[in-house]
Amino acid sequence: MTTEAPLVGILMGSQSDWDTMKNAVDTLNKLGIANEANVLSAHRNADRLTEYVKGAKGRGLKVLIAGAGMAAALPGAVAALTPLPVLGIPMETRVMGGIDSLLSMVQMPRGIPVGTLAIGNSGAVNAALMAVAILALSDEKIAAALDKFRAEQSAAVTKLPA
Ligand code: RP5
Repeated sequence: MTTEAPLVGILMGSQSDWDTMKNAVDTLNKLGIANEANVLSAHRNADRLTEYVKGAKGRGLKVLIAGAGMAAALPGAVAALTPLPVLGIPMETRVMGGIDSLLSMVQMPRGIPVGTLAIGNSGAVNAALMAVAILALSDEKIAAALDKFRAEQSAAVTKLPA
């Protein structure tokens, strides 16, 4: 993590989401994007969550990423409280494999959008890359870092199976 002011705020509904959400943090760090991560539940910490989200834009955060499982209300609750873009990551769950989280998160009623990514680790990585793409629209250095990441990823794909 850099010492610059964070541009991306990462939220998760529970400590149990961290193994997945860490993928978003790692991806942002790899691309040199200052970020901060917090555990804040829509259900268990409603007041603290409201305070955090309402202050996010004023503190210079540009994108919020929220991961949650089961009822997965967190990204929608966050999106209701801020004009910042909110990306949602449905957690894989024991009972329904994350389909519960996905359907809950993706079915936002019109007017308050959440950009919902794939269930689990892939969604966490892609949420970070989507956040970087949003930041890249107004920052040439970030755009160059994203171009480099994608070029390296392309070059790493082997032509023949080993
Ligand atoms: C959600 O409930 C969290 O995002 C987590 O994925 C799920 C279970 O939470 P714990 O009971 O593990 O704290 O709010």
